[in-house]
Amino acid sequence: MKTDYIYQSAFAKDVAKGLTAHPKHIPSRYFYDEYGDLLFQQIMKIPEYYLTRSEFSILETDREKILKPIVDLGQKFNLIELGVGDGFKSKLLLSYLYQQHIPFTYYPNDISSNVLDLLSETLKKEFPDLSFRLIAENYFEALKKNAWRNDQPSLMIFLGSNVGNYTENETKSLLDSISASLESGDQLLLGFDLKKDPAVILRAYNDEGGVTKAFNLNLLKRINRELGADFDLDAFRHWPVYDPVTGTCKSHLVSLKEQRVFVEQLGMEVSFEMAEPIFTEISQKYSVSDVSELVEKAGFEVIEVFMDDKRYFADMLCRK
Ligand code: AVI
Repeated sequence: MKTDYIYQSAFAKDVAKGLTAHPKHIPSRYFYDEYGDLLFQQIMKIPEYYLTRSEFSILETDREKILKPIVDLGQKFNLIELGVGDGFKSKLLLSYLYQQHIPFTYYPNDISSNVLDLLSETLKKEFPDLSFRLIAENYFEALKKNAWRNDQPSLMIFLGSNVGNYTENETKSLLDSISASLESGDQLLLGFDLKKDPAVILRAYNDEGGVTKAFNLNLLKRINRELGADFDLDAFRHWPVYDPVTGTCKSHLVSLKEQRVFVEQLGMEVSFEMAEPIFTEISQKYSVSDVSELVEKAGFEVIEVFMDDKRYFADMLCRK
């Protein structure tokens, strides 16, 4: 076949690379188009997806203790948030600081400018005098540009187990980049999902209502729409697995038959064998000691670890 097509976008390049690899894979960051953002909002509310509720209860119960070390510095500070999403949980911290008239500037970051525009509207309504600056970049770019750099101390927050969506090496390099973007004495609040009953974890990624299935299949829908492919969504099974030894939960889309898919904009035909998987997401689960080791290697010391009543989720406060 003539290969005179042009790769128009990072998405097109990553899809071409992932669908020609063995095993096939598509990066999970492509879940989050407008429909994917909406589905993720729904996931955070479904009964099986305990992560958001668990972290909400930690922040609700312990926000004063979490913020004490930065507030005690007695200076105006930067509150930087990586991957803010709808800011539902972070608003617990914001409202505490706002109500106490503690001076700070908020720097919410997200890769989706759609999400940041919506957040900006709600921040203006809920906290009219809040000083904030939106950072629409992926984490690595945001950390490199370091737009919040000034002579004030910083508390960086990275909530929601977003850190779990990276492989071990990526996580190490992300924590190194976070550390490099901060000054000595700055703080980091890192939210991560804990290892627990495998059945509880698996249910969170395979809810009865099928919202997570739709979220996973949205990758194929997006390839169909944006790259002119002809994926038959009914010919793929949503298949999450959890390995209690490594704490790794992985999601896949498994082909239910031998089939060929044409991706027009890539000028590419992709063959699937019967039962061939596309690996779509990693959601790593940790023990507290796993994460202590990771942050210490990146140059942080652990100040305190906060957990919910069921000990499902943890927020670790660290100092560089
Ligand atoms: C965004 N991230 C932390 C979610 C997770 O739990 O890994 C994404 C998600 N995937 C399926 N359900 C939720």
